Amino acid sequence: MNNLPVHQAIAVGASKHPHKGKNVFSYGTAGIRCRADILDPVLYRLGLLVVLRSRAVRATIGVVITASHNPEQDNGAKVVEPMGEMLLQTWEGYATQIANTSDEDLGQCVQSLISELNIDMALPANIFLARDTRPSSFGLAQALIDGIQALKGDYIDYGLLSTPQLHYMVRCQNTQGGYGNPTEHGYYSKLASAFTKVREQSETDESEYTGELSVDGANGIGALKIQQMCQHLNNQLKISVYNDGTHGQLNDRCGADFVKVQQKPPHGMPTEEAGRKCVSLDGDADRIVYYFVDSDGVFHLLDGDKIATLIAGYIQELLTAANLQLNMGLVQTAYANGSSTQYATDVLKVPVACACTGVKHLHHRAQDFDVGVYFEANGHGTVLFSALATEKINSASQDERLSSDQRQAATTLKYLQDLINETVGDAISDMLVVECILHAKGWTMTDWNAAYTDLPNRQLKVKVKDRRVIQTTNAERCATTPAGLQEAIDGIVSKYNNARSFVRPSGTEDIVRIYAEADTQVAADSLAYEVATKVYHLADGVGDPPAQPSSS
Ligand code: 16G
Ligand code: MG
Repeated sequence: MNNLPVHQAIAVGASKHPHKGKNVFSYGTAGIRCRADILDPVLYRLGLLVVLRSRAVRATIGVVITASHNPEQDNGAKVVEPMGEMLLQTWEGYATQIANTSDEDLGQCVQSLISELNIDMALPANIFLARDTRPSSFGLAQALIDGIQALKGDYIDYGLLSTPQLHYMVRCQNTQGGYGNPTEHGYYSKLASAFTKVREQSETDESEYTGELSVDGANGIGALKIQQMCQHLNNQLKISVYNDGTHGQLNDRCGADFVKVQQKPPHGMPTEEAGRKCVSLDGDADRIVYYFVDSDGVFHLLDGDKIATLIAGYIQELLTAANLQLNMGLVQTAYANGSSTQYATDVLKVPVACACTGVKHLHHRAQDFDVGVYFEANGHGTVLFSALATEKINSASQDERLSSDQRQAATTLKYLQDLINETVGDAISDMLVVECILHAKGWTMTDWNAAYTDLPNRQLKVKVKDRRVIQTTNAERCATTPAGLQEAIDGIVSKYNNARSFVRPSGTEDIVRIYAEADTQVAADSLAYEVATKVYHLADGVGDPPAQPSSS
């Protein structure tokens, strides 16, 4: 621990992590993310910031070093709040500010934050950090630690962890163990025990269900951690891990994002066995998608929407069976397939809310419900239980006045809640939840997939001079600027059947995204193309105009 005055300690660290000042960094929806080779000074600065955050909230703060599904040469960092949530929005601004501060101004920047936020620097500060498997992550963790130490913070370096595991650790720590033990072993044993208990509750004829799965680990952290999880499951699942990082590059033609965007199986994993259950995780294991190939060789993707409706439907059944009056809802984004929204509303009778893209928005919206299920179509999601829901479920599971069926449904819910990582979407936890539900229902992939049929859809990107000219409202479903764009989209959509389209500026790339769905693939492709062309003309498109996508 250093004994230098704050200014001096910051300067000594800054000289080891010089800011070249050439790049502009921004702490956005998913933290800071860019090329790894320019991130060293940013991680040093984030180290300083999280110590301030920890003192400001008087709790342990987390940092995970990862760039999720981005290519291996990228990296980034996400800060985790005390209950395992994403960094508070006002602090995203401070993170952006400090990340862009020169070596000379750094001491002053920290000093201003301390006085502006009235932070007591005599308080202890505690940081949990972890990293993914990228070659650059280790060095970036050292830069972060230098920042933490410059401001005399304490830290625990968990080494390699998935993003959701680090979120879990932070919550465990700040609940004094109430959420579990803040150790890797604690995580696996909590989940394994809950998994076993949920499965014991369901009396089902297992003939159709199989616990055999192929897992695409995206050559990343998820591959390592799912194997460790399996060791705690006593062979209840038979998991074969592919793209386990022994050869092949992180996220290279594999992983959840590749499978979702390309709508095809990843490289490096056999999928020809008809009906074989397959899953892909992303590079930091906070997303998951399922898929299989049928006996005609047709690929079927069961994405975040299919997972969300499966989970929401099951929880709804348990709430009804336990006679628990709780207000449950499903939170999606505009990217949710229209069929999933219709299925949730009309068949499951679960109210659906639409939030802006980005986990923090869905998470926030889900907190409005007693039981809030949220998922992005890309496979990121979880379930949140309010304090009231937790209390009601627990007491119903022990209430002797209830029938044994009612009590059992409540008990299943209680264990299901233990199996769910409520801090953030967690590929490993989500997979175990899905397996429990399929087991309870005795379902194959085909049974699950039959719930509803996705509407054909297409996503396109358009490059424009300044993507900020596109502004949206109504959870991104309606463009308010540039003038005339929304009217034009409405006019185009009205020519198609069962169609929907929206455009929004990407939060992670310098482009505008177009989404379209319609009754046939040809129609969805053509609709996306027409809307993209409109965006190109009305929002100052650059480069070649959009090309008509070729339908598969
Ligand atoms: C980030 C978000 C993800 C969102 C995606 C949208 C988090 C942790 N991640 O990866 O939820 O779907 O951005 O990207 O919030 P886009 O703005 O480029 O479409
Ligand atoms: Mg991720």
